[in-house]
Amino acid sequence: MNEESTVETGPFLSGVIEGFYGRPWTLEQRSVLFQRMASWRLNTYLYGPKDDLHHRASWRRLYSSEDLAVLRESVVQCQANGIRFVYAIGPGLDITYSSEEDLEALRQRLKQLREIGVADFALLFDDIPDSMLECDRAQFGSFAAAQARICNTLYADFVQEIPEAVFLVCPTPYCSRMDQEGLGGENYLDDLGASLHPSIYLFWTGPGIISREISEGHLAALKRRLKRAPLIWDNYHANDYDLRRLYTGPIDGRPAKATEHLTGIMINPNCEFEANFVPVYTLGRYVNLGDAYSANQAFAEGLTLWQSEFETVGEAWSRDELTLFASIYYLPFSMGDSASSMMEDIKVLIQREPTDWGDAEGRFHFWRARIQSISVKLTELKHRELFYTFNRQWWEIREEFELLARFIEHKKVNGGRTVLARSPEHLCGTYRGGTIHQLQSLLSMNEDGQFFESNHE
Ligand code: GDL
Repeated sequence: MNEESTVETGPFLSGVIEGFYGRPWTLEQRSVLFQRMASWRLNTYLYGPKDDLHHRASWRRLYSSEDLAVLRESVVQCQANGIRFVYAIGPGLDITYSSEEDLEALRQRLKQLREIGVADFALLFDDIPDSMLECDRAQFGSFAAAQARICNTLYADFVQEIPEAVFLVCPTPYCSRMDQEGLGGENYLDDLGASLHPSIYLFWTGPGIISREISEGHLAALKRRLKRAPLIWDNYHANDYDLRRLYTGPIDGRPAKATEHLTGIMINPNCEFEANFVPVYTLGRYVNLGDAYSANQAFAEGLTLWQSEFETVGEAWSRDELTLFASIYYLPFSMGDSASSMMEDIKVLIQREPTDWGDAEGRFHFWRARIQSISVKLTELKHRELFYTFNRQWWEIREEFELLARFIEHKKVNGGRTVLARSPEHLCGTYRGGTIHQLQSLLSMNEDGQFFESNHE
């Protein structure tokens, strides 16, 4: 195979992956998603919820006709909106790559999906054991060769003959960190790239599973190894790994000219469907605006559109309230501007003596009032699912604010000496209590990501 790119160009894929751990979205939610995607010019949806038993744990079991009928609804809705429906299966937990029965089980499953109108497929080999069975090693020699054989066979059987149909694969190491750790075995990516049919798309999440930045240089080096430009599986807004986080910020830190460096980009966003409005909207702007994309501007536009979902039974949300709300959740490595300003003020009050507070105290009271008014308006949302999505995490924000308010007042009254304050609403056991909190408090992390023992009395 020629050392230079042998990629056969297929369509540029953009859209949403339902690929997180946890409860899959409902049919109604998907239907809303497809309409939004169509109006924001995104073209592909991938069905691959990790905890749909049929996707991974019971990948060999065929769908019942009832289950298939349910899935068909999403397929039909996708088609009605002009969106490509990609069906993904993840057999990697326990597949025997050399077993004809296992290959046949995959064929039977894909056949079922074909019968309900699916033309596009994905095989996902992420988050699986990478030790090989002896029989597989004897037949294929490497993990990459074993997976390539299954993928190429299914691609030939189900996709190759259909014009415009696509076949996507997620490799076992799907980010640089995993590659550097040698996941999948020596030369895995180079071997997979060389042996997969050149029209097969390969997923990649960037330098890490959650990548703050995916640079052009990173992609160019990868393209040489994969023998094709990657399809980004973007976990920037995924939150299944931390129940306290929700991400409402814009897509950011991806190469300006997506189509030059990628075969596509798809986001695997928050488990909570309603939190994904701005992430999906901004993805649409990113892929359609090219160079002209601005994360800040797209965030602001996204909020303008999202605001119509924030109707309440009482007073309306102001734009500033919505901006602060979304800035608090924002992105994994950064807060939005409003939340950053708020944090700066709070830090001044906690870390400095009252004589050194300047205007920060006045601003803290302003922020507190805003947090309180958002709390009321959140409760009053007519869109209850939107309320339930944020309610628990917002509760924590509110609690922390009230505790800080008490602490700051106490510090002021006590002249700023190191203070021990009490709060009647924040009590041992019910506040920051429980096994998870205790486990989390044993180790602290420094800014370099190194852990050390927390100081306990
Ligand atoms: C992953 C999983 C994904 C999960 C995400 C965030 C890939 C390819 N796989 O590693 O299912 O939602 O992390 O936790 O990203």
